[in-house]
Amino acid sequence: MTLVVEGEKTTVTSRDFPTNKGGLCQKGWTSASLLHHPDRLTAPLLRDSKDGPLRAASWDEALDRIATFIRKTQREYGKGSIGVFGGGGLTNEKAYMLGKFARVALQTPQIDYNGRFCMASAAAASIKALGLDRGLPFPLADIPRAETIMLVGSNVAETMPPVMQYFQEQAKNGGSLIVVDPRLTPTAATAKLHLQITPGTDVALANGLLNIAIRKRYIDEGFIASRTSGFDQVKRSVATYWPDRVERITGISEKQLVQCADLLGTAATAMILTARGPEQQSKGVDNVLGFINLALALGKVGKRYCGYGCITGQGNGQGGREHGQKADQLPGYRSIANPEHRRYIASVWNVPESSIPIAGKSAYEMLKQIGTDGGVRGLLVFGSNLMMSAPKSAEIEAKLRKMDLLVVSDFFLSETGQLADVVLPSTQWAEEDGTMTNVEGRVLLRRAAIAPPPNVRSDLQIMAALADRLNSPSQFATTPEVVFDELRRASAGGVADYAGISYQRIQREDGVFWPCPNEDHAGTPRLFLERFATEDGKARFHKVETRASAEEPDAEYPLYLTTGRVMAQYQSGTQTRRVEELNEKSPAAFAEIHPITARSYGVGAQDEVRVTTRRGTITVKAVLTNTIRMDTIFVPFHFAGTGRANLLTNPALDPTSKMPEFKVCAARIEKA
Ligand SMILES: Nc1nc2c(c(=O)[nH]1)N[C@H]1C(S)=C(S)[C@@H](COP(=O)(O)OP(=O)(O)OC[C@H]3O[C@@H](n4cnc5c(=O)[nH]c(N)nc54)[C@H](O)[C@@H]3O)O[C@H]1N2
Ligand SMILES: Nc1nc2c(c(=O)[nH]1)N[C@H]1C(S)=C(S)[C@@H](COP(=O)(O)OP(=O)(O)OC[C@H]3O[C@@H](n4cnc5c(=O)[nH]c(N)nc54)[C@H](O)[C@@H]3O)O[C@H]1N2
Ligand SMILES: [Mo]
Repeated sequence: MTLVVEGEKTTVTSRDFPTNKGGLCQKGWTSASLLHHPDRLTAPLLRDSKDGPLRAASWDEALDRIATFIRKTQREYGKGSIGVFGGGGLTNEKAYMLGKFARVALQTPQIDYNGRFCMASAAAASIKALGLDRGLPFPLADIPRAETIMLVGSNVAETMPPVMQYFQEQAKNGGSLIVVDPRLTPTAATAKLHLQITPGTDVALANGLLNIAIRKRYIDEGFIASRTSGFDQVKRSVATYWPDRVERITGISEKQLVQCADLLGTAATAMILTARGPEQQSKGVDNVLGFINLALALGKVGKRYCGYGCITGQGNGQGGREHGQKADQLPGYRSIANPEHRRYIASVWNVPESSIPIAGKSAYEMLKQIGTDGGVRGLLVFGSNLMMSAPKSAEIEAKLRKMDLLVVSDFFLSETGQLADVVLPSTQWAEEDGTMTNVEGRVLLRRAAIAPPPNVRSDLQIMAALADRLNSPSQFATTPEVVFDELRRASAGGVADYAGISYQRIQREDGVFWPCPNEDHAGTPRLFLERFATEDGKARFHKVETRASAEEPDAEYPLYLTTGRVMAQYQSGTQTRRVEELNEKSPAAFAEIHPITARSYGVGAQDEVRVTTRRGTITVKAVLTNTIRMDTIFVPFHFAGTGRANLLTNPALDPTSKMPEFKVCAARIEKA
């Protein structure tokens, strides 16, 4: 998109970029109104005592306060007493710098980010099975060429409207779309087949489809033999997933299961794509592995117009997970546990290898440990409103309120900012250069279009100023392009190799796909065509078995609760809840309830209902709709106050990805 600046007025127009073809969703069109919004933070804010108010302060006072606290606390409690929490909305430059800031300036292992709540399950599964994690292994423009596409727990029509056109084109080409979702979403409404799955039963579905595919001889023996390993034990284990058993577990009829297997199995080309539905579960990794197994067995991976992919989330959901803001990761998708990787990054950072900390805790685990022995006492937050977006959030809120020092960098006073001891006003997207990597693994450049308000600083400047006060041994550049060049060097030779990508090239070529190891390399729009990124070049099957969600409905809490998004609000709502046009569309939290279910609880349309789980209660408006399963209710997570969905959610974590179970828990409802 392009910004048009006329005096004080800034508007967003669309430009014909290959990814969104000039399309923008309403949040994009209205985003310019936030640049000059009266709520914009324009001075650092400080709290003199825990119960005192926030007051304006100078940058020196705010930064000195933070640096003094960090030095004192680390002296007394060790380096790991300071934590950093990042975000997938940060540019690549900021995400990279945040990882370096934690490891070099703070020397703390405790850094993680909100992507842990987002795509961590798909990332972990992709690495296990395919050897690397890039949202889509092919360009979006390939989607219309796939005969069959299975979209699992993804509501693209509302969460990525500009991408919807590719699915529409696929339909026009005669292709079939299958959508797996407990709700008949606007996305599911466009599908040839909608599988209205019982929440939390995705593994059983994937295994059941593979069972049918094997019996109907849809599997590609040649591909399995030459390009994969481990099929035999998966084949044995899915033998028990008979359609009638799978129907009982998933609620999807045997007829539809066969229809789905037929659509996938008879297509010359097929894609299976997942999003947060199957991923945000305590078995999110197994869910994704189950669908990758299916795609591999059908021979629909590593070929043109085929593949498994994860539809990424946030603005920089892809790039944000590649360059070191994850607890166990160094730039270029390197591992913080690998001695060779550590040595290489130490040489780029010009520090001894031994000074780079080991892996820290994952996002929720770090937050949960606040206030306990060994937990962080000070937390620096860049690009997340975690008080709203973390699971079981009353507990997180209480911990944040009690911590010794909470620092939040943001352009608005978010709900997390309201709890902070120091708030730092930062620049917004249109006010700074930076790169983002999109769902296709394409690195894009966004140029600053307007000047920031006078007293506001960029996150890069904030990190550099703090690093300076902490006598950091390494340099912290503040010019995005200079940081990008450092990132290129740090990523060189890694899985997500940006070495050959420059600002000039991105501009000239409308983005460059990683890996791109040198300037003569064209970039890699399609992965895995010859080999997978594993050591032996083969994709790996993983045996996965169905198991109950961490919490299943029972007599006391008889309904499934699932959470997610609506079209007109974005994430924790810091930005979109400040836009009038969007609030008119989606003003408040609600619960989608099936009319028959509502009647059995004496709940009428538009009634206020109390939704209660073992963690808390919220009060929201009932929206009666027969698009949702009768055993399930849905609440969006964008709203604060009495409608805060995360007061309800279960923090049970996936053992591998440490993803919380946002998509499944047990709830009851009553008329308020
Ligand atoms: N309007 C809007 N767009 C957004 C965002 C936003 O906040 N607002 N956020 C962005 C971000 S960060 C992300 S991560 C993406 C998320 O994009 P999506 O993943 O598309 O969004 P969600 O609404 O979280 O979940 C998708 C669907 O999963 C379904 N689901 C629930 N439980 C299950 C289950 O057990 N199994 C299956 N198969 N499906 C289930 C839900 O009914 C829901 O329709 O959207 C991005 N785009
Ligand atoms: N119940 C439930 N909870 C969920 C989910 C769900 O489906 N259900 N989804 C999860 C997912 S997928 C995600 S991604 C998370 C998202 O949840 P959060 O991590 O809370 O993400 P945002 O709401 O985007 O918050 C970003 C904050 O950073 C600010 N910000 C944006 N860009 C920048 C920047 O460049 N610098 C600085 N300093 N600040 C910036 C914004 O103003 C905003 O206040 O929520 C998760 N929580
Ligand atoms: Mo996300």
